[in-house]
Formats: sequence, structure tokens, C-alpha cells
Amino acid sequence: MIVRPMTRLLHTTTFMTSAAKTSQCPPDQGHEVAFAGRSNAGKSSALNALTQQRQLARSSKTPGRTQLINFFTVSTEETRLVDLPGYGYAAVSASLKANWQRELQDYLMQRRSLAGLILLMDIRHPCRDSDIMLLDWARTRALPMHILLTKADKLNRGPAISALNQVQRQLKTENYEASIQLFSATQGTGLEACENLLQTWLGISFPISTVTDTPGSIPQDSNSNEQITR
Ligand SMILES: Nc1nc2c(ncn2[C@@H]2O[C@H](COP(=O)(O)OP(=O)(O)OP(=O)(O)O)[C@@H](O)[C@H]2O)c(=O)[nH]1
Ligand SMILES: [Mg+2]
Repeated sequence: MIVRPMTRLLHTTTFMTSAAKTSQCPPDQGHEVAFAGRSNAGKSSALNALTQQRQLARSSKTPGRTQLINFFTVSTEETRLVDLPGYGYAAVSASLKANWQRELQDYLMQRRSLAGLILLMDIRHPCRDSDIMLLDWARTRALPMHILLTKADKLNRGPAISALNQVQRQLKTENYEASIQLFSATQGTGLEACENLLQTWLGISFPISTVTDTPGSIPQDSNSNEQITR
């Protein structure tokens, strides 16, 4: 028998249910963390990387793929991760866009069990109007916010750090309280830092010795030195 660190709890995540509108969401109890961002920002890929499951959330080259609110349980139904529909997809009709925006706003403003928002932005195209709109909603209800600058592998280290600093400065100037980090689902950049935050928000940071597992079931983190900045 070996001790299993709590970061591995995320790897037990399973699909729970989908909702086409907020009224179909599961009971508003416990804690959940939502992943939001423009279409194609990498939400589903991030969820798969964080949970170490290739097909948990469906990722796609076709923007606008995730059109439902998808709920996943971590360990129990009281702790959930949520993959929100991507916004800003140009090829969607205006009325559908308006409808998604209303649903997204309803969810973010009213969901009591929502413990925090992970906002994902492609590192090459951060802080679009729709991203700022989301930050505004979250700020209105003082929801904890964390930003993943995704697809960091698309830039060299220097430009990636510059982009991080620039977004951080913009957030500070505009008075948004959000932590931020680099992230790459394909290279594993920033996984551990984000996992730790998710555990804290979900309230699943049990003492390390309470979880055990059999040998051979522990994937190794490829980047243990990534940090969150504020
Ligand atoms: N290079 C690189 N590509 C990525 C990364 N994350 C996602 N992608 C690619 O970006 C595209 C969109 O990824 P998804 O995870 O489906 O994005 P999404 O935000 O869930 O998109 P919607 O469901 O349409 O809102 C896919 O082709 C992914 O393979 C990453 O870290 N690096
Ligand atoms: Mg998706």
C-alpha cells in the first residue's frame, strides 16, 4: 500500500450530466468550479489534462463544439467541475449567441455552489471583450477568479512570460482580482498549480495520509515548478 497525494483525486473525475440551460443543472449544493472561455480557448482540453483523461470532455478543432453545460463529479456529487459552452464563436446566429450569453450569465451570477471561475484565454488572443464581460460578472458577485493563459506551447518562454505580465498589468489597472498562470494542455505546463487551486476551491484538501492506492496508478507531473501569480 502506498500513500496517494490528493492531487490524484482529480483523476477520479467522471461525467455526471449535461444541461442545455441553467434550469436543468444538477442540485445547487456542494462546491463546483467552472471552466469558461471563448470558443476554442482550450477548456475541454484543459479539463482532460487536469483529470488525466483523454476523452472526459470532448475537445475539437471545430469551434463551438461544447454547446451544453457539462458537469463532472470529483470523488462525490458534492464536488464538481463544469465545462461551460464557449462564447464568441462567429459562425453562430445572433439569436443563439444571445441565448447562450443569457444562460452563461444566469449560471455565473446565480449558481450558489459555484466556488470559483477558471477563465481560459488563448495566450495569443487574451482579454477580448467577451472575456472582460465574464470577469465583470464574476467580480459583481465577488467570485474567486483564476486565469489560464492556454496554448502556452505556441510561444517561446520569453514571449509567453511577456504575455503573462501584460495581462497581469491590464487586470491590475482595471481592478480585477484574479490570479493567473501559463498553461499548456499538450505539454502539461501549469497542471500542478491549477490542480492545487481546484482542490482548494472544491474543499477536497484532506490530509495526505487519508488516501491510499495501489502501486502503479500514479501518473507523474511533468511540471511541478509552475507557479500562480497575482
Ligand atoms: N497547441 C495546443 N493546442 C491546444 C491546447 N489546448 C487545446 N488545443 C487545441 O485547441 C483546439 C480547441 O480545444 P478545445 O479544448 O476543444 O477548446 P474548447 O475551449 O473546449 O472549445 P469549445 O468547446 O468550442 O468552446 C483543439 O484543436 C485542441 O487540440 C494546448 O495546450 N496546446
Ligand atoms: Mg469544449
